[in-house]
Amino acid sequence: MHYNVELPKSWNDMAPKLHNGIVVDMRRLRSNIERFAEIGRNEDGGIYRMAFSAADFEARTALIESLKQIGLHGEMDGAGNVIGRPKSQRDQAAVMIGSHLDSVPAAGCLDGALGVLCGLECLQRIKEQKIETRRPIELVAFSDEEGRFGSLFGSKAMVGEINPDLLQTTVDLSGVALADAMRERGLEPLKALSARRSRDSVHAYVELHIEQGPTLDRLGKPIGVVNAITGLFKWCIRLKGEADHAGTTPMPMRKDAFSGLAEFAGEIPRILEEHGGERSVATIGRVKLSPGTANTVPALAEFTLDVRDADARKLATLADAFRTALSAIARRRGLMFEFDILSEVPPVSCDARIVEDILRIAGELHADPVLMPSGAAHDAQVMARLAPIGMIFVPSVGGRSHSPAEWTHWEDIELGANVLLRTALQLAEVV
Ligand code: HGY
Ligand code: MN
Ligand code: MN
Repeated sequence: MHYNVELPKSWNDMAPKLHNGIVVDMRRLRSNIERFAEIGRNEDGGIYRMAFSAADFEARTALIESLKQIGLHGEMDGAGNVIGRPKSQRDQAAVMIGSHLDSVPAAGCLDGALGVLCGLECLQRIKEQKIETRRPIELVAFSDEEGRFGSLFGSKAMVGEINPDLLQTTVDLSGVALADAMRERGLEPLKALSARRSRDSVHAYVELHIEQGPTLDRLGKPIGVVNAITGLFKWCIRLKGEADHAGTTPMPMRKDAFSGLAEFAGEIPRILEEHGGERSVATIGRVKLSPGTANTVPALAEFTLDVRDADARKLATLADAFRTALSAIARRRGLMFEFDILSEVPPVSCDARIVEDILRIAGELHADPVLMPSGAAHDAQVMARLAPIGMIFVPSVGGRSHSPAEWTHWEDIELGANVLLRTALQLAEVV
């Protein structure tokens, strides 16, 4: 096979002739990333593609259009996952590549979208270069990865971890029901159950993602190979006190829900110190006080707690410690407390053979790859219940993410995409 692909001087020129030297078309990949970066972007420069929003579905529809334009099969399953695959799909177990297109509010343009668009470029490149593989390579853009309705909804649907009760009762933090949000986008909630894939339909899952932390940027390395993905639990906690007049109620008589929250927040460093490990993290990301006026003692403090660690035992110990702290504070301050579990995702290890493949391929592309854990959660850790997984990281400039400041340099994106392309071909076995 001869390739007359003239590419700009970059990593590609250094690439040895592995898989006949196939590399991504960086001009096309860059234009797709820039195109999708405008979907859901607001004046503050942030991306607002929250799950099942109009902007989120604009992006998913654009992906389906792109798949069809390049002659691939593109569709949305019952959970809203977008799936792309060759039309001549044989019933062989597929190598899946992808990530997600939904975002947190005021997000950057690469979290999730990078993995999806590099995956699209891989499929297009393989098709236009007429490369045949023993296994089909599928692209997936998972639904609600960011957890507007819990977390990792689309991948959980694919591995069979959702049920009718979850579909009918889940609400987001503003009280919007998942079922209503799905129907607004033309999806019938219970149809999400049909997104389930059998174990023998997926050979492996590989996700390219921005690191979202400072490690690669600080080391000056362009590629991370993930060996383990952190676990997490996410609660919505309600501390209930009594509304009272801010001027006439003596301090000792108050049942001030915010004071309970403030004391709990102050306990986080001690609890992590005593019950966690050096990578344990805990975040209170959203707080709502009611009735929420300046001259009323807060009766209700509703807030989220997101706790992560790569060790399942540590996570369980931290959950007990946070519950104990809440109970003690509530008792001392005459408050009630309750909490809803929004999400629980166990830590997972990536498949050793896939890790080895990615390390070798990245090494052959002179990337001097770094083996590292992921502090962020990813669909890959849910897909691990269905198939062996691997993850490829590219650096986040300044370690920034979940912010309009999120960025990765183009040459790192190009290298990451080439590592993904060659890893997918390796796993799918070129014939
Ligand atoms: O929360 C996370 O780790 C991911 O960004 N959804
Ligand atoms: Mn992500
Ligand atoms: Mn994210």
